Amino acid sequence: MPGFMPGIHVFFLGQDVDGRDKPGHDGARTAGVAMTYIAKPKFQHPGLPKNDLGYTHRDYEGKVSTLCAGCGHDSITASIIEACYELSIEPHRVAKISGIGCSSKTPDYFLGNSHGFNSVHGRMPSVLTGANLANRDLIYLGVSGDGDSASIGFGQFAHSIRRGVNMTYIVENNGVYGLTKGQFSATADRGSKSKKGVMNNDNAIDLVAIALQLGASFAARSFSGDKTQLVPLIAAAIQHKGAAFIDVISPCVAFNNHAGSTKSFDYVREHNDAVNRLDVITGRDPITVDYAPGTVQEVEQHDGTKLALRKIDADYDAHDRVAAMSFLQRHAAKGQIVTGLLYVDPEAEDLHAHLDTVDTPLNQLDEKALCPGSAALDKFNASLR
Ligand SMILES: Cc1ncc(C[n+]2csc(CCOP(=O)(O)OP(=O)(O)O)c2C)c(N)n1
Ligand code: SF4
Ligand SMILES: [Mg+2]
Repeated sequence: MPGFMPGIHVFFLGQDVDGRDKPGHDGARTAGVAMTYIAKPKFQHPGLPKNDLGYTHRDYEGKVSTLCAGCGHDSITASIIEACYELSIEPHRVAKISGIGCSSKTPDYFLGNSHGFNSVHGRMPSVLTGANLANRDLIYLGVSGDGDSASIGFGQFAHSIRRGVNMTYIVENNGVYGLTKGQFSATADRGSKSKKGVMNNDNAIDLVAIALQLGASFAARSFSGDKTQLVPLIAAAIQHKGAAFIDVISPCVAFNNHAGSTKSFDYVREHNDAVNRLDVITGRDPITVDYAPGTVQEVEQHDGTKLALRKIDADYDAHDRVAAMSFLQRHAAKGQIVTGLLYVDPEAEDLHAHLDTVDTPLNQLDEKALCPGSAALDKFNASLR
């Protein structure tokens, strides 16, 4: 749509530029009211800090967000940008895939130079699985919402986790369908209240508990308002080879940030029980942080990356899947939100290992490799007899 001024574009509330619904904040309800968004200037200050690749933070950003001011999802976007900057990831090696929802719009706001696929509501996991099978060389970042993953896409979520797809799967969990104006989602706690005072009587789905039960080899929970905790969790998940799942409580300021909600900023701050803190140490850097003896546990991953896990709860063991599940449930019963790296299996195998696929990405196999001739076919058939 043509802009009124260079760099300033105009679109109409009620519909996004792609024709989809706008976020459900009150101001966005009136269709036909013009508003503007500002394209980011391309200029970068020459003094901006650079990472090992010579990229600045700006190189990991995307378009200007059109979400409500104060939305938790925007803080998660900032954490993803920070994690990718710190890991010196080449943006063209990332594929970011999402479903539908305010949360699923966010890949537009980070990694503007990466591959992206905004799929259908709840279908991010199968699109990501297919892309991963076709090209194992990319870094897969799945971004979804609690409605996207715990309702319509619950089965999709389950199968991508149980198959061990090598991905970082982030759910931006606000307990409501933000985009469609604040209905309870399946992660809303029983007994919590909607903005209009209606009580939720259904039991909540705890996506971390389900991911653990389904065999996720990396499972974490965090809070959009705790960047110090979230950035290293995202960085570690990206480097983990297997299904890495992070549930990020991300308050919806338009529909779920009131008294009576268990996903509001105030509630999460008051009930956040962090079991550990993580530092990601790339192969090059030695551990230089001065920890008290016994409080740090070193976890070495496949690629040589080390995770330094600082224990806050001395009894918590992030290598014990069954204990993690029971710990989560005991604390949830007391209304506490357990955050941190809840489980990691550094020896995890991914779907490609399960299927014994070749190292070369399938989309790069040439005709000779795909059609090796009748002699090879005869040999293969003979092996099955
Ligand atoms: C097949 C289908 N059903 C329903 C919808 C309507 N719809 C759009 S987004 C959404 C829920 C979004 O909730 P969530 O995934 O939690 O994202 P949020 O907006 O809260 O970040 C629904 C029901 C749709 N787009 N497609
Ligand atoms: S999730 Fe809520 S606060 Fe965030 S953009 Fe959507 S409606 Fe607005
Ligand atoms: Mg939601």
